[in-house]
Amino acid sequence: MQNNSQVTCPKLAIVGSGAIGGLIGFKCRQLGYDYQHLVKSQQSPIHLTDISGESHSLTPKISLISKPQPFDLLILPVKAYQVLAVLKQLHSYIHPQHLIVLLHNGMGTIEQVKEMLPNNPLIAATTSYGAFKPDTNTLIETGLGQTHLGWINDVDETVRHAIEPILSALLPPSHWHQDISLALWKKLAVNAVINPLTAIYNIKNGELTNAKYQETIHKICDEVSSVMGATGYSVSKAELVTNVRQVISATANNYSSMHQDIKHNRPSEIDFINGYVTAKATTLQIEVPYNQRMLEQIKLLE
Ligand code: KPL
Repeated sequence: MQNNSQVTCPKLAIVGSGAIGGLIGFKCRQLGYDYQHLVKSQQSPIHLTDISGESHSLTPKISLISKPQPFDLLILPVKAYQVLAVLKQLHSYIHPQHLIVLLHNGMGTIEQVKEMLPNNPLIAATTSYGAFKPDTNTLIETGLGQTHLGWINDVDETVRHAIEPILSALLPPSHWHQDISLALWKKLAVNAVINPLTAIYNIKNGELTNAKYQETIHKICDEVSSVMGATGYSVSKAELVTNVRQVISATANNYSSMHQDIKHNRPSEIDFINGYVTAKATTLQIEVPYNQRMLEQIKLLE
């Protein structure tokens, strides 16, 4: 961010045009923001159905990721395992004043990005926004889930005041956290339960209310709560289970992202979800057999 005009009216670059990236682009267009999607190849128009059921035909503004137009704020709504590769590809176009927004399930990328881009202002975010892309040209807004955001490093007040309303308008309803790690851990617990179980048993999220899954849900939450406690985030197993149950009922009709990844033979985010819990637990010498089992079973399916 070099001067005030860039702060008040930043140029946004959104990596890819997946479900969440596509929705962010749509919101940018509605709000009149200057944006581009960074994509690998040319794209045809998208048919979008918004939350009220209204249809829109969109021709997203795109640039090839190999040749992006100038930007101030780079949003990465990509899988956790794609973050580093994308940043490497864009490295020569990223300057220290550029803002980077990480937006994905799981944990572990913040450390990697800070190492690669130590001077860039960084925001970590996680969303339960409901979006579904059944094919490359169709995008459906299925729910307005909460988005949690927080700054990873200290930035100037003027930058914060300019950027926070923009991101809040793109991903409503949103909540800004003083310490985003707690929100990321809570979402990690949700994903550590719902994602592997729905993928392993080939079920919708809502089927996890069945009695036969309850013991595993409790054990996974208990292990995550222990690891969180040892890293300074004290949240009870009961609170994590309540939270998981709320998300199961709010997304009962959805297939989780890991269910979809396994079904379509794509890599999953397991290394950044149960794999992250397991790796942290090893360092802290805590036993997490249920998370370990989820990790192993998904690895077998991948
Ligand atoms: O984040 C999700 C995902 O599928 O990755 C949940 C919240 C579990 C919704 O399906």
